[in-house]
Parts: sequence; structure tokens; C-alpha cells
Amino acid sequence: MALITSQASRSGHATRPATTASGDYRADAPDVVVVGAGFAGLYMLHRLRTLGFSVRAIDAADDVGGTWYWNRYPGARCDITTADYTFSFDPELEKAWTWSEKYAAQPEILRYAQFVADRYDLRRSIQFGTRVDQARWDEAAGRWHLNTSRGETLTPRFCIMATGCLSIPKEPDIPGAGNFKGEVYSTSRWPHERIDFTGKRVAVVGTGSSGIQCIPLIAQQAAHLTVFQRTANFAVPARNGPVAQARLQQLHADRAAYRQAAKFSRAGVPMPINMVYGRYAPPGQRTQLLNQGWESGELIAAYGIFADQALFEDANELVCDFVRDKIRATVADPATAEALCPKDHPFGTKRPCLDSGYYETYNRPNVRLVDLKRTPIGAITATGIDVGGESLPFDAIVFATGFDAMTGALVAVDIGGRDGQTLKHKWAHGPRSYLGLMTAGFPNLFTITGPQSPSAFSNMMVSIEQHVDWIGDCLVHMQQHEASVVEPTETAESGWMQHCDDCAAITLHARTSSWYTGGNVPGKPRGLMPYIGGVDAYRKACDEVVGRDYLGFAFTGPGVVGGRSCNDGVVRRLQPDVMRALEMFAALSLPAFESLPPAGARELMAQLRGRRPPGLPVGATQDGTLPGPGGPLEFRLYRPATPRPHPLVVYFHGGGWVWGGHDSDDPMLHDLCRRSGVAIVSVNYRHAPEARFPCAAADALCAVRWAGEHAHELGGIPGQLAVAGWSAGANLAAVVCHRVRDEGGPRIAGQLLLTPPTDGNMTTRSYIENGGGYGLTSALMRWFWGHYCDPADRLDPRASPLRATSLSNLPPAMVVTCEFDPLRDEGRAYAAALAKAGVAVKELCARGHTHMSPTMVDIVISGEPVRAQMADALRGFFSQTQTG
Ligand code: N01
Repeated sequence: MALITSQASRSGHATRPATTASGDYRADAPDVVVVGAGFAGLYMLHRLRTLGFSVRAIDAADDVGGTWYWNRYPGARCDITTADYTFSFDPELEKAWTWSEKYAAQPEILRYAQFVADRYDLRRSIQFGTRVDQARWDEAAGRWHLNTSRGETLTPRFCIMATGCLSIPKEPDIPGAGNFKGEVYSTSRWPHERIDFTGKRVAVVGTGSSGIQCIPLIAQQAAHLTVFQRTANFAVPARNGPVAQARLQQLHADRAAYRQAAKFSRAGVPMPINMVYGRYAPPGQRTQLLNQGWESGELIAAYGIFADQALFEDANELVCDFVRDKIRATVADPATAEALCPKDHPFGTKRPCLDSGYYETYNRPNVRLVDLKRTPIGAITATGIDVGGESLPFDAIVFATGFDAMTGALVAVDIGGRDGQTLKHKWAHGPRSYLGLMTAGFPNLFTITGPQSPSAFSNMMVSIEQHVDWIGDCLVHMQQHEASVVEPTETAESGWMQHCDDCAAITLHARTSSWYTGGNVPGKPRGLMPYIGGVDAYRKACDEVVGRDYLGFAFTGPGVVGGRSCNDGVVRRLQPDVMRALEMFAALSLPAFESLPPAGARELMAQLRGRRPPGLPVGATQDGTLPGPGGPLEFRLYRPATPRPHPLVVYFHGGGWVWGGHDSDDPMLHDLCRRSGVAIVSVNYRHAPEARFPCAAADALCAVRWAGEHAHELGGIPGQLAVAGWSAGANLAAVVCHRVRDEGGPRIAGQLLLTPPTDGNMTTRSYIENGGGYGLTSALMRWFWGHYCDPADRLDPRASPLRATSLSNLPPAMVVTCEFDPLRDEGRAYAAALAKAGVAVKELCARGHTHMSPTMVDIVISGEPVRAQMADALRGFFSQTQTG
């Protein structure tokens, strides 16, 4: 294979001598080595020099620029607007540089990197044309031993990997790839000299961002271009041109505020967050938002057309359909258009591209698309490519086949940490890190934009600056405290990994094979590598870690008391969407409910309910009333879409016996009904303080008896009756089970109790641990009990079912408790007591959830497994009834 690339890539490292005109990097034995001189390395170098550290950067290339040094293929550009894809650490630098386009091309971005290097005189500290091949931690010396491709050994205290997320090209895993005798190019190692395809027959393999950017330009030159596409990718038009004036005006109006907003945005670019759910939006609004996203010419806008497009397939499919229709409307040949329509992954789960004339290119007479899904490549031969029984001759092949992303460049260096463990070995089943900044067992080794940090899911410039600043601050902290070694703990790392998994689990990303998940490299372990919880959430976590005395990091050194200090712990234990919901709630700055009179609290609660997504439809709903002991009680019946009859569940709403109604838990009941296939009657009951204990319990019992007697009219199966409830409603459901047991039926097949209060004593540990900050507070719980019950009645088993003398012979139960609920321990105690009394109990303690979060359908997606298990439990009650 005649691989035509730059000198640098041909030989594995650049040919420029390992010194520079002003090179003084040899003069010192650096305290810090930064590996890489792309944007991350440049800023890290600058920052550490400013802070007074002796530092050397090392790069395999013969100049600065990193990814923009190597990826010189025609059409290479950034896909974040230049107003945002720029350093912000120095306002004077911002003033000194003007971008020419909304999306700058590679030569201009490279010039910018060179401009930055010159402005801060960085080159004198950079050793070019050199690779770090091996790194070994020397425990006794508390230093790294770095061996370079030039035979040097450096012994810095700190090693900072600024090696980039997309820097190690993936080998073209195609049979015969080495056989071709013509010109071979790789987009990620493009030659420095101009390549002219005029008059040539060219093949491009790969249709990711690199392919989609270079194909239109190669097509303009080549005699004939054949594109080999394995997976069709989504692309939206870049609408490139001059820098958008509106963005510039925003930036110039208040630069600092703009940059600050970027730091606390979802993806590192300030942009309003669209709250409209695609699955519920009316058709007119959907079309308007889709057009707006398409016209915006910004990837981040296309990611956020609907608030739920990254969460639900049906919402995502709206975007997919829209883009597919655009492709069909652009590409003249219907078969080619269809092949270009992505159908195997949700929009955004593979990196979509910003294109400039990509789809139009297929209308040129000299361009052909080969769909490798239909006709896979047989082999690459000396003269071309054999595909689908044809031998296609080529003069040149361009591989745009991507990268061994995120981890490739890190494990390419043979890094050995504590106790001889290598990074490659530690990460054999996937990368593990704390905050994407460090990995346990590898002291004083930092990664910039490493796996488990936002990196590729963000504007890289914002993420790079954040990591560099964080690392710089950490090193200063160590200097100030005479600490010489820092390392994350296993506990902190495992906690962060769990959090990253939790973030991934609520999106559609984990289901798609892509370079985000390692799926593009044969044999690479799968798992979503970048942190998808958002730049804002991530930054808050990093800041919190520092604010909590470097939570999860251990420091050793002469100035550290006792030689070692460690504030061990896990920074994020709440589910990510629960945390977002709590933040949204806090942002409303509502008065404390318990500070209001009951009528005011009810009104406020009703207003909040109006903001919820409604939940997907059930077969039918129907409102009615039933006779209660104190007058008619309203109910709402939810029926599945399947033909009646169905087993029947009588449900009692939450609201501390004070607020709520037969319709107040509507979205959750839609969800439960759809999932379980049972009919649910949600019954109102009298509220305190107007009707105090035991009115609600008496109403609940009456309603269950009435439902049992009217099962047939309700579409239920006579004899198949269960009870369920949330919070105060779960308390009522539990109490009903006692009463039907003791007072002559009806027979209850099961009880589903979601976060039940079971003991008016309120003295458990969970009240102390979770009594503030998680929605339901200890103060509010005291307010509820105060309105519901006289102190003398609190421990009556009809109010506190845990206090009953016997719990035997009660119906099978599922008790759901939540980790961050003040009621957690009494719920768990009730489940334990039921089990002890011989009742069949399934207990689920929802990790990372609060009292309210499992009920937040479509907002708290991490509650789905909880809701699914509740639905399973309901079905299970009735299967036991049938078989019993
Ligand atoms: O790489 P990719 P890329 N036979 O992995 C195909 C950033 N970037 O260099 O999807 C046939 O996306 C592969 O097919 P499949 C950006 O983050 C940014 O294009 O594996 N085909 C795919 O079509 C981007 O996401 C810009 O089935 C094979 C393509 O090659 C990331 O870099 C510009 C194959 C690889 O696509 C990577 O982009 C460029 C095989 N054996 C890149 N192996 C900006 O705009 C792979 N493929 C800033």
C-alpha cells in the first residue's frame, strides 16, 4: 500500500528536530509533563507556567494543534460555532483574534492554535516530534518515569494526558486493506501537501463527520467518486457563512456573562432549553420546532428540538422522520435517497454531522453510493475494491473510518501505576475514572477530557478550560498543603462510575453502537464513555468535590497531617434526573408548604400539577362517584386498551391526607395501567384538617368494599381486587388491608405500597438523613401528621399500621421505599414486619430516589424500572389469585 501522508505520520513521529528555535525545555527537569500540544495541552502548559510550575509539553507532531494538526482533509471544519469554539480564559486573547466564518475551516483553526502558542510563547516549553511511549509510577520517589521515543527518561511529579479524544485512527478493518497499489489517504493523517484528485477515480470509505465533510469537495475534483457507506448517518445543514451577528452581539454585550452561561449550559454553548415534549406536542408545534432546528444550522439546537428526544424513541423518531424526509426531498434518485436514510439508530446517538452540500452531492453524475449493508466489501485488491460481484477500479482510496476514541490515545502509552498495574489492564473491561480526571491506582496522573467527563458531548473548548483550571487549582492546593501525591479512592471512583451509568441509562445512547460506546472498534469493551449528564451538572460536581475538601481524593505528603488525608465519599448519589427535578423545583423559589394554610398549600400543589407531562393514553378513563360514609366520593377509572374485564386495583393518592384528589396522580396511573394491564380506580377521600383521622381510613375501606361489589360495572373481574397507594394513600391502602382482614372482607389479592408512612412516631434515622432538601421534608411531614391526627391517635394502628398487634394473614405486599426519603426506614420496617409475620413481601428500595421521584412519569426516567416493578407486582397479585 502506498500510503501518502505527511512525514510525521509516515514515520510514526515528526521529523523536525526535538528542539525549537527558542527551545528551552531541555533546561529543566520538569515537575509536570503534559502529553499533547493540542488545545488542551496548550492551555495546560500556559496555566501551569503562569502558576509557577516547571512544565514541559511533549507532542508527536512537529507543531501545535493536536487534532487540527492531523486532520487536514478537504472540508475539515469545526461543528461548534467559532464564537463558542474559542478560548475564553483571557479576554485580551479574545479581542486579539477574529474568526472569519461561523464554522472555521481546519487551516484557520490551526492558525489560531499557532497564534495562541506564539502569544504566550509556549513553543519554548514544547518538545515536538517526540512520543511518550512508556510511563511508570515510582512509588518510593513519588514520581513518574516517562520514556520517550527519543530515548530520554523524564521524572516529573505529575503527568497530564492532554492526548485528545479522537487522536488514534482506527485501523481499516477491511480484508486486503494493505493490497492496494494506488494512493491511500486517511482523513485523520492527511498529507501536508495539496492533494489533487482531478481526473482520478476515487473511493471514500466511511460516512461519519470526516467522510461527510470531505465527500462534497472530493466529488468536485474527482473524475468519479464512489462512496462506501456502512451506516447511514444523520446530517443537518451547517448553513456556514459569516459569524452570526446575533451571537456576536450577545457575546459583546456582556462577554463574561456569556462565557459564564456557557460553563453552566448543557453542552458548553449558551442556548435556551426547549421544554416542549415531542410526544405530547400538537402537530403544528412539532413542525414549527423541527423546522426551527433544521434552519438553525447548529448541532446543539438539533439535539434539543424536543425536551424528550434523547429519552424516548417515539419523540426521537419525530426528528428522524423529519430528517429522512429532507434527505428524500434532496436526493434525486429514490434508491440512493433511501440508502442514505439512517434507520438503525436514534438521532444523536451516533454523532450527527453538520454538512455543507453532502446530500446534494449524490445528485452529481460522477458520484455513486455503495450501500455496504446490502453489498459488503469483498476485498480491497491491488487495483480497487471488490463489492457485490463487481471489481471497481480506483486511483485513490480515502479512509474516513474513524478513531479508537476516548481511550485509544491513553492506552497507547504503556502506563504502569501503583503495584505494577497497567492502565491497559485496568481498563480491559472499559475505562474507569473519577470525574474523568484521574483513575484510582495511578497517582498524580491526570486526564484532560478523559472518559466519564463531558468531553465529546460538549463544546471541547469549554470542557478543556474547565479541566485545565481544575487540575491547576488542585496542584496549587497540593503545593499550599505540602502534599506531594494525589489519587482518587476506589469508593469515589465506583460512585462516579455508577453515576455515569445512571446518566447513560436514561438516554437512548447506550443502545447504539458507535464510537461513543466503543462499538466501532472490534473487540473494544462497550459502554458509553463520555459523561452525558451535562456540562453544567458535571461542573457542579467537580466544584462540589473541591468544596467538600476534595471529596474522594487522598493526599499524601510531608505537610499532610498524619502523612495521609482523605475525605472519602461519593459526590453524586441521587439519580441524575431526580437531581435535575429537585433543582427545577428549587428554582421556583416556592414558599415552604408547611408555612401555608392548607387551602393555600392545596392551590399551590394544584398549580404545580398543571405543569406535568400528562402520561401516555390508556384504553379509557371515566370519572364517577361512589357513596362514602361522609358523602359521595369521586373516583377516576383507568382501563387498559385490551378488552374488559380486567383485574381491579383500588388506588389512593398521595398528599399527606391534606391535598390531592382522585385525579392527582394521573400520569403515574396512566403509566401503571398501561404497564400492568389492570384497571385502576383512583378514589378520592376526605381530607384533613376538615375531616381528621379516621375519616380518610373509613372512606378508603368503604371505597374498597364498593369497588368489590361493583367490579363488574367497573370492567373488573369479580374476586380479583387489590389495593395500592402512594405516600398517605399507601398508608390508607395498608390500613384497609388490616380492616378487611379483621372485619369480614372483601378478599384483597395484594397491596402495593409506594413510600408509605407506617408509624406516626417520626424518629427513624431516615428522618435525620433525608429530612431536608429532598422534596418531602421532616417539617412538612410533621405538618401533615398534625393536620391528620391528634397526638393521642398517632399510634393507633389505623393511622400507624406498623403498630398493629398482628400483621399476619395480610395480603401479599410490595413495599417500595426510596433511598432519600424521610419515610424510607418506616417503609422498610413495615416490609420487614410483614415478612416476619409470614406475609409474602417484595421490597424495593429505589436507589437514588426521593419520596416523590418515582411518580414523576416522563420527568424522572430513572423511575421507569421502579414503575415497571410495581406493575409486575400488580400483575403478580392476580396471577397468584388465579392459581390459588
Ligand atoms: O469517524 P466516525 P469520523 N468498513 O467513526 C465507517 C469528530 N469529528 O472520523 O458507522 C466500512 O464517525 C463507519 O461505519 P459504521 C466527530 O466527533 C468532528 O468521521 O461503523 N466502513 C463510519 O461511517 C466525529 O463523530 C468533525 O458502520 C467503516 C465511518 O467509517 C468523530 O470525530 C469532523 C469501516 C467512521 O465514522 C469521528 O468522525 C470530523 C469498515 N471496516 C470528525 N470502519 C467536526 O466537524 C469504519 N467505517 C468538528
